[in-house]
Amino acid sequence: MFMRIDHIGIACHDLEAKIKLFAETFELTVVAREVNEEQGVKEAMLLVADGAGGGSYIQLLEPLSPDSPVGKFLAKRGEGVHHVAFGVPDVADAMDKIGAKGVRLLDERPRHGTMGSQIAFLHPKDVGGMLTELVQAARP
Ligand code: V0V
Ligand code: CO
Repeated sequence: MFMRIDHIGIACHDLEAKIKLFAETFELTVVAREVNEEQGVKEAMLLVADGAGGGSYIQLLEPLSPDSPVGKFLAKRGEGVHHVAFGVPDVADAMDKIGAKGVRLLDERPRHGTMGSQIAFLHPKDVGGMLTELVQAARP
């Protein structure tokens, strides 16, 4: 079902400062930036590896408000890994299959994700404490 790790999402207070830190420390390049109102984030994607089925990235996330998912996470846990996203060929199909196994889906239907992707989240409590995102990358 999973084709690759698409990205690791990292929650931070100051997006520009963290972009600088990650870009300089790990020699990574920012390939996309986006404000996603629905998800309550301002985010940047830093490319780690390119592949035929899609890339792997670090996703840096700054909350748009304290009551957004990332805002609440920061208040409760501080900066750090917020979620892990797996690449899937078809996000709706993956949601059906995973939901049928009793895992709670946090989305009823796929949402708009970064770089034209389709995404959906799984409840962290049902998958070992890791907030998990499914990503269907945009077609080239
Ligand atoms: C909360 N919990 C987590 C967690 N957030 N566990 C692991 N990782 C996280 N990130 C735990 C929390 O400690 C609680 O456990 C329990 O889950 C319920 O959390 P809560 O604080 O009561 O509930 P909320 O209101 O903070 O909601 C948590 C969820 C929410 C996960 C339901 O954040 C959500 O719907 N997230 C999905 C959307 C999202 O995160 N969007 C931002 C990324 P205890 O204390 O009861 O044991 S946007 C993105 O990635 C994009 C756009 C993209 O990739 O393209
Ligand atoms: Co993400």
